[in-house]
Amino acid sequence: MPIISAFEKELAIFSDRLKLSENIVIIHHYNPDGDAIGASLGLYNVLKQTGKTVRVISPTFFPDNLKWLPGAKEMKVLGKKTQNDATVLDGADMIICVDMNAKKRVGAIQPQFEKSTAYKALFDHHPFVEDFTDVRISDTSYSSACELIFELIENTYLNQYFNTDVVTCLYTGILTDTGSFEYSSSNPNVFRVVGKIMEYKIDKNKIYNRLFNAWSEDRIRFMGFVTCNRMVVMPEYKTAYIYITAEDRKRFREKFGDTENFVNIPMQISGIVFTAIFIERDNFIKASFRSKGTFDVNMFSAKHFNGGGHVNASGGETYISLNEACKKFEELVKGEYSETLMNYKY
Ligand SMILES: [Mn+2]
Repeated sequence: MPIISAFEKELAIFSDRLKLSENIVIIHHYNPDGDAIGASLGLYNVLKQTGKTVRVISPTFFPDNLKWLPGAKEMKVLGKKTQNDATVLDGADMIICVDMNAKKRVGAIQPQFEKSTAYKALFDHHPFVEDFTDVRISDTSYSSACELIFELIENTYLNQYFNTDVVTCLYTGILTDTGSFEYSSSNPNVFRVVGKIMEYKIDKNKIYNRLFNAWSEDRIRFMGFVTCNRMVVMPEYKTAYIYITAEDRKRFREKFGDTENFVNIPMQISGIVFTAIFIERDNFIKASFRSKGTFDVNMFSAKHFNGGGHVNASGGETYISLNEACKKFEELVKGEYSETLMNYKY
């Protein structure tokens, strides 16, 4: 049974409103991942068949391994110079937000977003979703925004527009947000949706290779360096973390997205249930957290590192030094969370 069936009323409201809209903007969170881009482009490839004007606006750059996706080249990607463009949302009578739970996630164009009188709709799967749109379909039982967008299309008049391009985009987001079905995919619905997607004869091995076996030599060497030299393991607390200095990033000619998934490296050690990464960026420390089981890294990040996300995967940031961030993390693990972690059964 589709999860979206619980949103019958919202779906009807959205669908009616969509039919009246002529100029649609699809937008996702800044620093978009495979799910944000996949959901936006999946929907884009559907809506462009309806004869409406439709644009995807990416608040910031997106990873290279997603550039081959159908429609990616037509996306308007805002850079440092264009992200303050006051006209970027002009003319839109509907703005569809995907894969984001708060309006601040649109980044630098938040003022234009708030000012726009366009009808706003949200399709999301994050916890703690804010009320900032006219209609909202959001449920954390979805693995990904892409799974949700599949059901949105499936359960409205849009279902006549399914094609290989559409499902290729949606499969990409499901694959990236579940870590290739490692997490966030316990709900049988995700496999129902993937089953439907496979009917379009997508080349799933090719998609996998384009997404995950597409790194530069620099990045692979960077990963090896970090694993050897920047990983701290605290076995008694079943915890491990990685830190990366600005100099490390320079040495390995880091490109956008290169450190993605580094936080998962220590998770491959037997017995480790909680991992973190701290990366020295230009004027802040970027943090990410991962866990196995019920240890809630969304709460952990919200409480200590100004972030959030999901139970098993979250991000955050802090304005203390890299050293201080590592120290703070170790102190939390050895202090406030020591009992929980030491006695953690997984
Ligand atoms: Mn997502």
